[in-house]
Amino acid sequence: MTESNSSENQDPILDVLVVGAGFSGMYLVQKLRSLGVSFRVLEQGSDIGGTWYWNRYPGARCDIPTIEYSYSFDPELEQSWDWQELMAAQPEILTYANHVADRYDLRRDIEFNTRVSAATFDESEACWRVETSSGDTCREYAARFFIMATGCLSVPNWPDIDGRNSYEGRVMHTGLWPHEKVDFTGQRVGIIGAGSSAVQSIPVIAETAEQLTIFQRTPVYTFPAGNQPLDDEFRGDIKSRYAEIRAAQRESFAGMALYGVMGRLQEVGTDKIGDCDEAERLQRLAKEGLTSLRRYADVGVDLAANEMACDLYRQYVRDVVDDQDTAQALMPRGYPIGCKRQVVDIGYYEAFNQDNVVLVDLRKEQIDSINKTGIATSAGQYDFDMLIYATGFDAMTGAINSVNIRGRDGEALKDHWHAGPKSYLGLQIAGFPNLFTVTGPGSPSVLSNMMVSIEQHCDWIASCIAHLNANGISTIEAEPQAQERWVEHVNQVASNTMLTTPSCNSWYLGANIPGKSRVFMPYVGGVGAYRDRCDAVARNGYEGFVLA
Ligand code: NA7
Repeated sequence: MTESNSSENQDPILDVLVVGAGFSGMYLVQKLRSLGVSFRVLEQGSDIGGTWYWNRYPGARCDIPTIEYSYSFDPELEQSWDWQELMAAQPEILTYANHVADRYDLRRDIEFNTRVSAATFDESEACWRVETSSGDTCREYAARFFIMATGCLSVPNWPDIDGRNSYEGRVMHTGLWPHEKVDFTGQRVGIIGAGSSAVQSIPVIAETAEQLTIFQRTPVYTFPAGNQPLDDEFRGDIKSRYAEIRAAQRESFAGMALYGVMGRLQEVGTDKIGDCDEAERLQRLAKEGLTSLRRYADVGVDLAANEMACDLYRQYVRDVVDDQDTAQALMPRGYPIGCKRQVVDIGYYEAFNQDNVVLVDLRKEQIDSINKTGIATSAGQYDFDMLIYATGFDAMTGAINSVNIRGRDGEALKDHWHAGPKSYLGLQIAGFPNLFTVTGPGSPSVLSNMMVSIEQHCDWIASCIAHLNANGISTIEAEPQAQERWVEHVNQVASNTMLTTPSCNSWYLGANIPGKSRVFMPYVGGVGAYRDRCDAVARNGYEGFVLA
């Protein structure tokens, strides 16, 4: 331990303070213990798990194979866990997180039910002064290094709809779901939103609700999840080659190695949709299903080809959904496939063939207000017993900006980011010494397998702290010019991709939050190339950072 006292009656200055006990904060406990530094992790929830602690809505599950979405830091941990499903559901992932927390006794370094409200860099002591509250108790911590491990999708978006607080039935948000089981039997349920959370939960809620009414503003492109139960033979095969899988993940573009596993997530092929005649396209759609659309080489790069795929997609919706007015309402139009994070589903369109499921097309009627009993639209009143907001998150910057962070000269991070987030490598921000962000804006983060990116960032940050300590360096800070160059590079790589097409209103661009600057936030350069870049920066004496 290397704690030092700032004054007689103040708490010691810790080496490191971490905010968040999701998969990033949990792994940081392991890393920081191995460095032998003093640290605490502060978590506003009552237990570990982050995303999987909060997002307990029915149907919540991983959208990539969970074997890949797991820690790689300990081969014995890999052997100790048996995934039951290819794309595990939230309860299994949370059980895995608990298994990890128990196995390494992580909780003893975490303070739960503790919210961080402000953090100010104290230039005279070169430390961060961090204000927290836990119930009625407020406490200040001081730490040399301050790490925001707060996740990319952790601040729920509550849309500002007139009368929102007047509703008298039960209100839930998918991103803040209650811990106890919610029974929908005999209930009339309303749900606002048609993104990933809605798409996952609608088929499950529809199984028991008396009536489920979906308020959809923008229809999604969603692809079959291809989830399957796993057997011992499959698990045995994976367990025998974890090292090879992890190495491939780290070098890959998206942090994933198992393309084609059990027939899902096939890599993009070489055939072009533009080279196929209509009969061929339809034949392939009939044979391979919707997944065929993602395999054409030109769909992801050429808007005209993409529009051909969109036409086929709409054809598919027309075929699956019985009621043709509902089918029309569910057809996405006016933006390309692949400009938003890919949604995957289990039985989404089929759910609309049930008598108890009603779709309200907000392109035809608008929500006027929420009132005591439900929602009033321009076409009429809809009443429910429960109202669910599946309205997403203030992504990537929401959690960081929810803390009043002030760096050198008292500059507020919110002001530094007023025109969109700026960061060097998504790890550090100029003017905010010794502050690190795990999977911050400007890093592959949400465009990658988050577990791979989380481990990479935590490893890099821990090595950086070890280097500074070993060399008696007290602060590290991104150079403004290096930051500018990186931001420019991030923008340049994202330009001319589907992700930044003007017609796309994704949360990657902050377009889901009224008033948020439209800036593409994650880094599209690929996990492998990005890792190489970060490693080279460290090897070259932390190029682009000022060490003092
Ligand atoms: P998303 O993908 O941001 O979806 C939110 C949905 O809520 C989307 O359909 C929005 O419509 C809708 N929304 C938001 N505000 C309103 C208002 N005011 N009225 C009507 N509809 C509204 O969030 P999710 O939680 O589904 O998924 C987030 C990520 O979590 C996902 O990508 C996975 O990685 C896991 P809009 O499209 O803005 O018209």
